[in-house]
Amino acid sequence: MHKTNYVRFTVVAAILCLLLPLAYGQADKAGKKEFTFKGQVEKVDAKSVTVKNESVPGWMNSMTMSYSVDKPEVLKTVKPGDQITAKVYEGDFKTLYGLQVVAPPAANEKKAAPKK
Ligand SMILES: [Cu+2]
Repeated sequence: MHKTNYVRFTVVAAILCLLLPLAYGQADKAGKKEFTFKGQVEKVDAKSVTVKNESVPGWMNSMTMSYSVDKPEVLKTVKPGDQITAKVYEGDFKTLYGLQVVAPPAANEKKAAPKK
């Protein structure tokens, strides 16, 4: 009887350990806080992307700086002027994760440029 309870407790504890990170939602694989990064690409090269980012409260002020990316192949598709979004993590100010283009420069220019 005692043994059965012990096994049951262990199983419940193991399940709680697996579910706890999910309950926090924002926790990534390393347990760090996740932030949403948004900005406009200024420059792209083989290994990095320079972005003028919006302020990310708790992570970084608005500024222009270069970042590496978790998947370098994305650098082949990103172009200066693109509006992008990515995930960034607490204490990691060098890497953009899951970078996505939300608006290409052509769309912005059409919207911004007055008709002649
Ligand atoms: Cu910065």
